[in-house]
Amino acid sequence: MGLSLTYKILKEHLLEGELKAGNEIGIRIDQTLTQDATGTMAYLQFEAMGIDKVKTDISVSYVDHNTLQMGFENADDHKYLQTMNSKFGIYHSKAGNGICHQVHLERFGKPGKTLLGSDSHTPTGGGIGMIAIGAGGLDVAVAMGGGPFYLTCPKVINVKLSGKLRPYVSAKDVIIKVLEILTTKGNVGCIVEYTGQGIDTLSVPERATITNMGAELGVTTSLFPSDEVTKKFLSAQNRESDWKELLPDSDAFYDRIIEIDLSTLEPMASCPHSPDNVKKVSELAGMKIDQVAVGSCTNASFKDMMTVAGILKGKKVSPDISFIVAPGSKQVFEMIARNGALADIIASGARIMESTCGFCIGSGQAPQTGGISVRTNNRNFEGRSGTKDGQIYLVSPETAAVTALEGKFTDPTTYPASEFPKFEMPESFLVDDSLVIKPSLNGDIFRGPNIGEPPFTEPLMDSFKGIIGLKVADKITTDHIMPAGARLKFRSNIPAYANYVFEGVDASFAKRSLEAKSKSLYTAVVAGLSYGQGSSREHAAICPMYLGVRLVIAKSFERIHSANLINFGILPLYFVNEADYDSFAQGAEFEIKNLRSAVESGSKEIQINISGKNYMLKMDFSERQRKILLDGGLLNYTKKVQK
Ligand code: MIC
Ligand code: SF4
Repeated sequence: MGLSLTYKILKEHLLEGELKAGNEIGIRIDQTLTQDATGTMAYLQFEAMGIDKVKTDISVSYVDHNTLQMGFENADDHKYLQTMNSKFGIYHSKAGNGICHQVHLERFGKPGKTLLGSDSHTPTGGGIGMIAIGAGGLDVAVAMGGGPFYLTCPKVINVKLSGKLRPYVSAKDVIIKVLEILTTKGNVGCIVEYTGQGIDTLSVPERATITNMGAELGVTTSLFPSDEVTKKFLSAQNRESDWKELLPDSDAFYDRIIEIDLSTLEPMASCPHSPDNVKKVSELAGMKIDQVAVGSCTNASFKDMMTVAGILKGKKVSPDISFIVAPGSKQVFEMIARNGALADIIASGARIMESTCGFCIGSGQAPQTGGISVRTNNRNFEGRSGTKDGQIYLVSPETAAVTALEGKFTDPTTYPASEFPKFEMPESFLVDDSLVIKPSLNGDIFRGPNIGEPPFTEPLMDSFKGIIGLKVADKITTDHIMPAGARLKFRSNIPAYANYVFEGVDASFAKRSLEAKSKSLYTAVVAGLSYGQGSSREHAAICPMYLGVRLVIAKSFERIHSANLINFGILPLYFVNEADYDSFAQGAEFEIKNLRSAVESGSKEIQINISGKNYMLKMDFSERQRKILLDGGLLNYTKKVQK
């Protein structure tokens, strides 16, 4: 049987291991990206490795998350990034140039290359046929230093598209449909590959919306072939020479095939508080709403903005709502400013925001108490918007625009098809890279008082005692573990940021853990399914580590978070008997013996004593992960390996 595109690209980049689903493999990384919220830590860690220059084809550092600069902290971080990047050979995309994934697709991504990004939506690059993977900052730092990236050799799920989307139905509805089918759980270790005649009808920005929100499936990444559509996009970006054709073999092997006829799709919505809580927009029709926000790395392309502007042209949004629009990049912003579409959006009553993450990460535009907010981004986890009981619905730009006009949920397909704004991808985009600073390979690095040191942990202890500091249920997200929004400014200051671990779940967790640590008692967290869903933020591992968390015991873990835990010396452990979850009480004391020797010998189980009773826990580590854990984390391990 022939090869999928996934396996073709992996084969070309394979450095270690055998290409067999389920095996751990190491691949060469061609490109990296970071953003400012995860980037400072990643670059501090890169510095700690003692390498003088990045070893990738290209590494780009974007400032797009913490751009509000309330206080000196973020501005200091950005100056650190700019000066550090210049010295170590990294391109620096300044605040205002746009959201990392949008800009990377426009200006840097290349079909057939591997991209590792310290952001979970890095798979956006799969829209032009890259293997683009999100990871923790430390993994990205290692890749910048030329080290392999390790992943589970994936199973490949083929989503075969046929037909053509109807007017007012768009790429967002496709990915929400896929989320309805695959859900956010149980897809760890898979890659989704899109094929079929239906993909010919989808432009690169539409494909990128689909691969972007593939992150919510929990898969390693998603990708489309690189074809004539890709070629047209790259030529319009003045980058035709970056194009090459990449297709799966006609008899490619796939582990699972899902068929979707685009012409049958309807406008869809992800309802509070999970992207896979899916309904048709028609089922929500009539529900009054308070806010509409169009933007984010999922839906802020030139096509999205032109479609929204076309729907709004000559009309006013409902006076009862707040309407927010944030174009995804400077390129998009400037193009809609020059062609008049921005004027149509402003005239409709929109509040125009910077080309940054903004509302998506809870950095501004938090809805009112209990407010219903209809948004085009990709995540609607509880509290992420900045309002704990905010009700966030995720929809397409088309649904967002008509809903803003009506002030209530409205199925856009109820609008006349003849009025649907016609859009053709431009022959050329406005190319201006003046906000990207090329590295000079010298200069001094600026370090403000908010920049800390990357934290190190001690090597794994053999036996220790502690307390179950917290017990939580299924689907705990990284937004639960490590809130962003107003707390983002502490990203470079671990002792300060650690005070907010599990803030919205149990505000005294940090204090209790530190108190326990001062008595040499370590903390364990007990959880249900899919622990650590969502972002790549390694702070969700670093800060707990700082508080003395050494074990997380869960029914299952999400890929990036589980890797981050290991990278920072925390053991992700599974119940041998899932029913034991009920017996693990918050506040109970535990004791674990011979852990180091068990990890050293590769044993698959370890006994834990909880309040005098013994239970068995499962360990599932590769040989490399065992070494990392024994050394107390990837930074210690990497330094040792380099010597
Ligand atoms: C997010 O969407 O949650 C973020 C902010 O982009 C994160 C990264 C981070 O926490 O800094 C992500 O998706 O990885
Ligand atoms: Fe930014 Fe939101 Fe995209 Fe994360 S998901 S990169 S916060 S726009």
